Amino acid sequence: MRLFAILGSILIFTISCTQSETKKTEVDEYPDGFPYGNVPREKPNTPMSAALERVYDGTYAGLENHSNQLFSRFKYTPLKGFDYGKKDARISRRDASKVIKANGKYYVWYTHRNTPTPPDAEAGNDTIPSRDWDLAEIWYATSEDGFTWEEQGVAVPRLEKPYPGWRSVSTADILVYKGKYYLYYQAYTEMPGGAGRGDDCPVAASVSDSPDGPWTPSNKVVVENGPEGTWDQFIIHDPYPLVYKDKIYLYYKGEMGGNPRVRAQGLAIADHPFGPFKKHPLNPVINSGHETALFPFKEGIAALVSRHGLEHNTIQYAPDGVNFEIASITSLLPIAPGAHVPDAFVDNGNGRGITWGLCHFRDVLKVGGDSQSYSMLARFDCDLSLDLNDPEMKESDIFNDSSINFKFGLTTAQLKRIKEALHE
Ligand code: AAL
Repeated sequence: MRLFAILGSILIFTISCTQSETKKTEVDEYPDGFPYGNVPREKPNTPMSAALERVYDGTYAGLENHSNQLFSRFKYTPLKGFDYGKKDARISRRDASKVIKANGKYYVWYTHRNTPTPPDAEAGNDTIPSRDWDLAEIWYATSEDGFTWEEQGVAVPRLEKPYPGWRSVSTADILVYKGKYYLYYQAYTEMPGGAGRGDDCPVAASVSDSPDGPWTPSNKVVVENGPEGTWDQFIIHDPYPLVYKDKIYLYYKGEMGGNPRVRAQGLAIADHPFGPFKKHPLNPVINSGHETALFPFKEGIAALVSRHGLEHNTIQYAPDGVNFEIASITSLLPIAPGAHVPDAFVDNGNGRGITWGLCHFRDVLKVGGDSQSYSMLARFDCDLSLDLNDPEMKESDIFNDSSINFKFGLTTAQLKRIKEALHE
């Protein structure tokens, strides 16, 4: 009898708490309207629009940019030590790797093209590059401060036929694993864009005991193109290895075809640097972007998603390294960022984020009636770090000089369309 009485009183107490909880949630905390001043940190009980719901229930990593550890603007600085003085489209440097620190200095690897002519999509042949990254090699440079670099020359040359990479090797990234250094790169066995195909290639790799080489090639494809009819059947670009959950997580860009092309990011996982790499069953894991740029952040992985796609110009986060959500929306993201990721290979579940790296800009030289394109490396800085608090980097309102905006003017056809519409 006594037991029933005790159980009955517990039941009554529980019901009354629930009712008081319900009662609490029924009261509108802001009957006069959403409050002035600091945005409430906890989701208040008050009627909300979809936009306000997203502030609390969305995937943003903060309630506003200054408190969002995964929001940053980006600032750019020209580099010293490359021969940029002599603007020459026959020489190009682009697609920087992650920056690592070794032997007391910074190292970066990048695509280096030095060809007798600038790229020409129509005239490409054994000596004329069809693209800025065609007939290229992987070079490297070192720096004491990340601003002034010393170009060291070739790390991975084009391979001998028939090995993958004999046409061109480009867009390298670095993995430091169990005391060895691994470079992954796009390994072309045909001219990019040749024979009516696209920028098709797989990924190969080379290994060294030192960041200064010599590098021994795998002489085989390490990350295969997907099976016929699958999203990454033609293109495996921008290989980007991290060490995560005791494995090698290699993110890469694929293209789902379509017109315009839909670019997306995939993930391939391996226990050993030369594979076998197993593609993640949920690929593609990011639905937008162009070059891959990711970094360990807290227990997960964050990504800079630039240039293309529905979710371009976002910084995304996946607590499991696979299921990415938008953490913030930003602008003027670095092109082909190779961030300095101090803990890229540490795999301690406590990723600290990034504050700088290298990227590239594509410049076009007007030579006679020609437009000749080449790329140059630059430095970017940001605050996507748990160990930095730089409010200036949390500003989203970037004022451009009017000349920059006027540079992106209407085309002749657009102006014609607008003027014709006046007389409709
Ligand atoms: C880059 C990267 C890959 C592409 C080309 C060179 O930005 O996406 O490397 O193949 O463009």
